[in-house]
Amino acid sequence: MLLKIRRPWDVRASDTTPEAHAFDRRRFLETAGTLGLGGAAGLMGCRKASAHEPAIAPSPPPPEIARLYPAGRNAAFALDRPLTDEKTFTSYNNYYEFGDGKEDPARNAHRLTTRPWAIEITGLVEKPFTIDRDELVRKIGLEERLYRLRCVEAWSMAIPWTGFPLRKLVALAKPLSAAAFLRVVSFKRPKEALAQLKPWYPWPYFEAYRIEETTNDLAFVAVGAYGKELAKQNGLPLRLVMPWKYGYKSAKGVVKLDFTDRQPATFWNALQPLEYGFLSNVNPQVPHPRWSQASERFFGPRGMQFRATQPYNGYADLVAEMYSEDSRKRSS
Ligand SMILES: Nc1nc2c(c(=O)[nH]1)N[C@H]1C(S)=C(S)[C@@H](COP(=O)(O)O)O[C@H]1N2
Ligand SMILES: [Mo]
Repeated sequence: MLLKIRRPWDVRASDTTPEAHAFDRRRFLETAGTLGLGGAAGLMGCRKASAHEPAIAPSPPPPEIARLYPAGRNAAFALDRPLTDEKTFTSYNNYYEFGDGKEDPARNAHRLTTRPWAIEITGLVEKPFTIDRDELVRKIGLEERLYRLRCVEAWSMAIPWTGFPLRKLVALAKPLSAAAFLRVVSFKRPKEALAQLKPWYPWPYFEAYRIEETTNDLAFVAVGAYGKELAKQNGLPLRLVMPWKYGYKSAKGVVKLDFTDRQPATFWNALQPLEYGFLSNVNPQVPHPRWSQASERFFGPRGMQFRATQPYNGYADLVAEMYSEDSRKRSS
């Protein structure tokens, strides 16, 4: 029902210029009807399922996880704006595994089986291992942080995340000194995430960061938000939160952390290299090729407001120093 309510900021997809619309091949395939049978069947299945299935209440976490909520707030991370309301956070999403539309993830993500959930640590580490997500959460513990989230499409939210610093997970992984980058990979389960049957996306979703970015204070792993476990459409069981970068760097549904010595490819950069870079730090002065990044639509508790975009999404004091070399080379 909630999903049917039209909010003032519910602009049409054609106005929001989402990442997916950048990818002309998708439109070509859709209009030209050159899909293979498998792909076409999958898409039809997807559309049907999303049109008639109501949102399904999430299953509660096991008691040893539930008792960690609400986690204590880390007061070091304050905001200059009120929080986005939870309903907006859970109903207006980008999660292309579950569809291209903003309301698709809330409708379709309930299909994802989130327990048990194994996370593989691999590549240039002392000893590769796999750890269960709940065990990882119990081992590291939880805290709450209020962060801004800025999508490259020029909308933004303010979110109370629950999770732990990515640095703590990196410490557990024990990367070798040759590890210069961290690559994260999301799940691939086309039976649960039907949009993964679309052949024009290079599934699974993959992202990557310089190693010093992963150990920066701000780099966060979220397993919850608004004082409870994440909704599946927001990345349950585990997602990254890199708030000084455009939202697509905050990968959801992560199953693998791979430490490497060479700069890895990233999902949106592989699709549209001229539109989505590797670093993707929020920068009001560098427009996207098709729209300005100077201002953003903030989803505030009383509706949408325009705000000036801040360099590094307001986190310059914590992160800008990591890029002093890049700005000298004028390549960030
Ligand atoms: N696996 C995966 N992670 C993803 C995406 C995606 O499509 N797949 N979309 C990204 C984009 S573009 C944004 S803006 C944020 C949105 O997070 P939210 O829906 O929880 O607000 O998730 C990011 N993480
Ligand atoms: Mo985004």
